[in-house]
Amino acid sequence: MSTARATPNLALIKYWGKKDETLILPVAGSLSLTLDQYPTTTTVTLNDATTDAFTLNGAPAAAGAADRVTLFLDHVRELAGSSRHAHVVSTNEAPTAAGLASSASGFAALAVAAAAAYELDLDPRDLSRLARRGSGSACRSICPGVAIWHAGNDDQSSFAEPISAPDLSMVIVTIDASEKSVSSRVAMRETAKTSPYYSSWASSTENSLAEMVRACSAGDVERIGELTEVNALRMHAAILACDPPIRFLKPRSFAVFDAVTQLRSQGFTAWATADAGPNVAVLTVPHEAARLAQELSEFGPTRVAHAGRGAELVNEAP
Ligand code: 2P0
Repeated sequence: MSTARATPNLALIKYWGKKDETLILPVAGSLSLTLDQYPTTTTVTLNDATTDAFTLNGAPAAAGAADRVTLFLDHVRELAGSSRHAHVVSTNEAPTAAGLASSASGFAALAVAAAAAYELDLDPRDLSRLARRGSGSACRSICPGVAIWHAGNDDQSSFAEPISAPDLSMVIVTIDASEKSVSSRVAMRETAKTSPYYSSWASSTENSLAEMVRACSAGDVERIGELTEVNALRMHAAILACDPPIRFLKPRSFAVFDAVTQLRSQGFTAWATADAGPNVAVLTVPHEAARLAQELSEFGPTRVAHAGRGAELVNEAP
């Protein structure tokens, strides 16, 4: 029995689109901050059952989620040369599928717990590659702090690793915690298929990523923030241009973007970003985060997150 803990990450440069759906190779690289909030804790126990079982937040998981876990475990079994099935028990503190990256923390925790349970000896890079096979963004949640996901060209070269960056924090403003109507996976596919802006999105993201890496290594928080906000809005612009259109942002999400612009003009260090859902995350520096959360509380419940530790094994029975 092996238990691992992982937390979500929020992308400053987004992953949106795959060039390989099976290996989960992204169309462009991305960069994120692993958070110290909303942990997922996952225990993997090998047994002699004839199928895998997946318990999520105390109840049997829905068929779609259970199938993804089985597919992932099939890959782990292939790597380990094992045919044993497993019971996976996972608890998730973030509202599942509400755009708070629960699949990232989920598959990062599962990768670490399953690798230990099946006795695979993997270094952080291999764990990141393994987590990627469950959910693309999960490869970044293996890493502490700020991580870059190199798009790569094959299973070997597509992985995330930590990079040096200034201390950053996020204020998450929950606009709506209910399950979103279109999953990231489906919306990504639709964007690639139907949005005329998809190829510009991919090329502009690679350029922004290169500039973001320079800004991180120079400790240029202002440029990091500007690039973050622009990249998020470009992603949503590409998604909005789908046919039929997909809209993740709500009027209240835009109201938070407006408020952040206003707060910046008052001297706050703050830039807004949003994933595939209506909730808004505001990038800031640690010592301003609590005050910023207070300023933004009129829009919905807020949560301050600082840099997290990355996925880790928390216990292993003898
Ligand atoms: C990101 N998102 O970079 C972007 C921004 C959502 C918006 O990565 O199909 O759940 O499992 O690889 O990882 C969400 O995508 O998609 C995501 P799959 P995933 O964080």
